[in-house]
Amino acid sequence: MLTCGIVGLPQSGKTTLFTLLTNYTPPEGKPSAIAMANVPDSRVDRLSAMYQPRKTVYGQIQVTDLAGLSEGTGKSAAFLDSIRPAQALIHVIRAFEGDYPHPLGSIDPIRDFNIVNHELLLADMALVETRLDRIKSSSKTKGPGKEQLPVLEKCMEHLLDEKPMSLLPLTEEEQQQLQGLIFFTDKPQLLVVNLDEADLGTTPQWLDKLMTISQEKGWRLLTLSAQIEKEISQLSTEEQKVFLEELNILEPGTALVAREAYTLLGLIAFFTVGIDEVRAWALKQGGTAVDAAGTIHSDLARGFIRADVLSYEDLIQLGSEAAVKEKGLAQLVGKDYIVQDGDIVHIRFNV
Ligand SMILES: Nc1nc2c(ncn2[C@@H]2O[C@H](COP(=O)(O)OP(=O)(O)O)[C@@H](O)[C@H]2O)c(=O)[nH]1
Ligand SMILES: [Mg+2]
Repeated sequence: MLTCGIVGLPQSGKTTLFTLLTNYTPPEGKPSAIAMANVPDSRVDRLSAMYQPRKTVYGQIQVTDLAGLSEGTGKSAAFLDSIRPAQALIHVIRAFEGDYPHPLGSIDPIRDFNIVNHELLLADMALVETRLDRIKSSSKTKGPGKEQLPVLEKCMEHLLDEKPMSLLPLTEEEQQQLQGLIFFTDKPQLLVVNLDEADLGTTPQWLDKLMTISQEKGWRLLTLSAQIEKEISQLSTEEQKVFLEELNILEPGTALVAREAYTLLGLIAFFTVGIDEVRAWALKQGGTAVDAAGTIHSDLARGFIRADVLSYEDLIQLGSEAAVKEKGLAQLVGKDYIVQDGDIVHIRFNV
């Protein structure tokens, strides 16, 4: 299962965001928590309005909340282990004053951003060092793993230069040799700047700078106020609409976070529709029709015959599946068909 890990300094709003995304409040003092988050999608809403199904299910991603990252010299490694399996990171950066003092005594988002990334770098160095030590301490000159030494030294040199693993070019053979080592600085990040309500919509100088830094890294940056998001989430759907209109925003920032995280994990959505259920399914980009079938149920993959596919856009434009078929825009595809984001899929199978 693909997972997004939430990182950030203590008191930055990680758990608040985690709860907003997953609707789950982790018990106090737990080192980390894991839960599923719905990914709001207006296409699902429209399909649901069209089919009036008994059940509507949004796409989901798994999210891990991190507790206990402490700034300093690599002491975070143990805490970070809970998010090591994550394929992408949501990096929460505190920019609000708030009632609880910042653990470092002042609000400085760029400093915090650098501290967290430095911790990730130190954790990666520790990982390489442990592996290096183990191989070197093996008495045999040609013992197991000795062939990994050059690539490990190369990683270490790169990390010592304060560069993330994502920027280290590696040959296929080197990648092979590093298999089993999961680096934090290899994971893409979504930066979520947690602002004071009053600062929403403003662009202070530090934010401008942070945006430039994130652009250089190829990372998306979003701003929100977790506090406001929390208040919005406690309102009824009707009240939420009014509230969002007043703030002049289309949807809560957390919806955007969920969708960006989805994309960051390399996922697309395909849909199944009917009067029983309208549902969005998460599929790895590049996944085939048979992968999609397997996402729904292993039986569907095993007994896969063909899939009927139409696009969401065509369905909405023409108003019904029949109209799409009449226009010849529905496809009957085989197992190698690459599923596209927004495909409406019906699997024909036989078990
Ligand atoms: N004023 C304000 N307080 C916030 C905001 N986000 C979180 N907080 C508060 O900051 C404290 C720490 O939040 P929490 O989510 O537990 O941070 P974590 O340590 O990163 O998990 C809590 O008291 C939150 O209510 C925000 O946007 N504005
Ligand atoms: Mg927390």
